[in-house]
Amino acid sequence: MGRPYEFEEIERKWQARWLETREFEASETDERPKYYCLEMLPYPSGKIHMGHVRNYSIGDAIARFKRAKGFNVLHPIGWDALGLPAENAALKHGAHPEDWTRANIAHMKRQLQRLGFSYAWDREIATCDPDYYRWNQWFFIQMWNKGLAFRKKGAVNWCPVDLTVLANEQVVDGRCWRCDAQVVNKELEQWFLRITRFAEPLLADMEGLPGWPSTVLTLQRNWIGRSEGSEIEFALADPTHGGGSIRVFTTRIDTVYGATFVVLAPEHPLTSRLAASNPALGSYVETTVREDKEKRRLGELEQTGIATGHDALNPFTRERIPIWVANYVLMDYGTGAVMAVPAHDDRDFAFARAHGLAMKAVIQPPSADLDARTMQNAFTDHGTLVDSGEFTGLPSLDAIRAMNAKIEREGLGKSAVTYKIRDWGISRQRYWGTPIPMVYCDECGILPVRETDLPVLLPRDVTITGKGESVLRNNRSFLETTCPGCDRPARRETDTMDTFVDSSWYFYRYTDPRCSDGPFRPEVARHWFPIDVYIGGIEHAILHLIYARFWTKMMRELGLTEDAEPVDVQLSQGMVIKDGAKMSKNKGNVVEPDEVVAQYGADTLRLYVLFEAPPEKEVSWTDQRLEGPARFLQRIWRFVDNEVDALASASPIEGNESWNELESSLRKKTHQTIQRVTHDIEERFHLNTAIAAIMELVNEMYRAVEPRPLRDDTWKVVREATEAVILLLSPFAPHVAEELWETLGYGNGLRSASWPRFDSEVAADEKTTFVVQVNGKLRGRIEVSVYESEEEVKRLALADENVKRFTEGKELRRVIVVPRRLVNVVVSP
Ligand code: ANZ
Ligand code: ZN
Repeated sequence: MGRPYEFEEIERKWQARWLETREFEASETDERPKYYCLEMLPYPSGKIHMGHVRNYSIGDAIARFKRAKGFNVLHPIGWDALGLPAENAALKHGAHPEDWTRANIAHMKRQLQRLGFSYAWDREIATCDPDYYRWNQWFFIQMWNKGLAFRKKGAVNWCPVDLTVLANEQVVDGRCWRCDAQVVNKELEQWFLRITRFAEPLLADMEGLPGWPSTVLTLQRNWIGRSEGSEIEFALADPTHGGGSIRVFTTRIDTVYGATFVVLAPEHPLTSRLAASNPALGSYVETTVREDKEKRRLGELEQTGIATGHDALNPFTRERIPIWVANYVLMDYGTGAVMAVPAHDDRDFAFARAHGLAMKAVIQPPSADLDARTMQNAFTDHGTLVDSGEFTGLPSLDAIRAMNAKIEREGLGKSAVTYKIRDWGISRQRYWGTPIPMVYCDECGILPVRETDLPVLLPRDVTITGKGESVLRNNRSFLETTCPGCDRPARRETDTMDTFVDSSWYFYRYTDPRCSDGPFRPEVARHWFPIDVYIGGIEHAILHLIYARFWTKMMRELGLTEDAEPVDVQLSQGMVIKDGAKMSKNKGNVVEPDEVVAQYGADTLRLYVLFEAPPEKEVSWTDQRLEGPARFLQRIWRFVDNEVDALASASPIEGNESWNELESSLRKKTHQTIQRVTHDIEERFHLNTAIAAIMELVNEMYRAVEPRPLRDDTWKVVREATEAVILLLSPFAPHVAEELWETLGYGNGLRSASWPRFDSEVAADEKTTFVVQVNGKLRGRIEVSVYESEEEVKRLALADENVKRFTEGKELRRVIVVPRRLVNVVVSP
């Protein structure tokens, strides 16, 4: 008695023990049901920040909970260790990128261990290990063989500060995502991965991802950007330049009778042919292609354009219409050419007005009579066709169908689908990345390194200058090789891969991290996949999470997996902010986890970040609020410490006791709390409300032990409550839970304790009454447990006899559940 809560000593004791007993390692031969709990792997930038602490505290709570529930849990961690900052650090501090990275990994690993996260450390990987990146190279070669990796010249985003190419995703508002410099265009030969081949399954398979947040799915859907439309041939009116035609992409073929000019992208092949004999056009093109691609894509640039002096034929009206070139048409979307319909498209409208081009209204809204001469804006909705030959009078949607049929019948085009997503440019003119395993031979051309010669090692001996030339190109012993085809001298590719490649499949590697004859053994991965829950920041909603899905689909083509999707449930955690802004060095609002751990302990810090908000919401850091969880742990500690003797000698509950009122009420609270906490973690990952429930139970325990003396039966009940508190707390504050469990006399640690069960009779399930409305009118009431899932509440509401009378024979449009209060059923009138 009177033992103070020495968190530092306690935490270090258990951390050492967990390492010693290899407590959290997992094997695929274990018979228990598997659970794969994954958190996004950190970039080893130097030290752990609060965002990491939060991400990993959430994951750790889930992993520990599932273990206690009897699952065989895989909970791995590794390091996203390649990438730019290591080179920037090399420039700044003169440290070799590898040494800098390894030192950071060592330091951050100690930090993670000091926080007590339950990782399978035997599976730790670092993507800068040749054992890891050789498989990036191997994948690249497989993709090359299948035509999924290819090279093409293209305008790329060039960061003039980092002197490197950026992926579209790494350009934010026309600026470099890392250094914020204005991005410019540059033409370079680049390596691409054909992610567009998977655009359709990437989109369609989202239907099978009910466990993903709708915000993430929407972001991905927009990023993929599927458009259904038509490709139509507009023949050149004069048979100059070899005749031919312009293929346009439109989503609005119903407006074709209003197409009064055609616009080509400046980069369009026909534009350059026409420019050959037209200097004004040539110089227009030259200036335009230098414009910021990203701004052009977003339509942020001032519209400019020039007439080519040539005409095309509108295939529906047979009229001659002029061909223009303008910056608002992009080469890498659709066909790089549009039929312009100024009366019904905003950009065409602005362009036509600026250049005095003809305008023809062919779609009428229900009520008004459009006149192209007086229109102030384009009318862009669907409507009824006018002045459209045989199609006049049809509604837009019918006309689209009929017109598509006509162009297909007459060989004028076809219905077509276009996507906004672009192939993934993975070339980086950088050192600290995976070398792209390709060789250039004067005789044989471009060919891959032999698989038996992998990995192509990143040479250690390099000089990093930070200047435009690739570091590897200046390293002759790397550059010069022999051709895998003819054994003559040849050159290596000196570009390295985008580091998003590394993180696209690491979660498969974890299942078989030391596999040396493949990226992993398919049968081992099959045991663990899919990932049951994947937790990480919302900022990875498109980049990383699309690449990870793409890679899985690609691996399925290679026969490495049968998974269509790698992740079952995705949890996007909110940010940790302070003083209204994301914690960052620039803002000077960073709170160092180490300092909090030193002052309060890891358990308090973990409890704090979990208690402040549910996982998806922001946590707004407030120093003073650390006191709450700190006091709470003190309180539990003191309780057990004070009562340890009585608790230790209390015998277990047999079931034939007759409880007095106080005992019954504490038992009820205990079982309700177990039910509540289990439900909150299991159903919704609502870790904050789970913790709040434990806090309430502790209050009840304090109340139950006064006044003294207590009869023996009361101590049984108090012991039951105390054990429940310790076990329920163990996913959140594992060190103190272990220590208290030991104090209660259990020798084998929490690993041999299982998650407490509740007796629903004792819990006397808390019920709530839902009012059920049909189209806003009260039609029934249902009584349900407060823990019932939303699905079940809906089901019960719809099954209610009186409700059924008002929904029968009607189309069910929506069912809205307001928790604990109301179910609103919306049916067709
Ligand atoms: C004629 C038309 C008439 C159009 C109309 C729209 C309204 P989404 O929905 O984003 O896919 N377009 C096609 N290719 C383009 C390119 N490479 N650069 C710029 N614009 C392009 O947009 C499809 C529409 O964007 C297409 O349909 C085309 O304009 C334009 F009343 O064709 B539309
Ligand atoms: Zn050769």
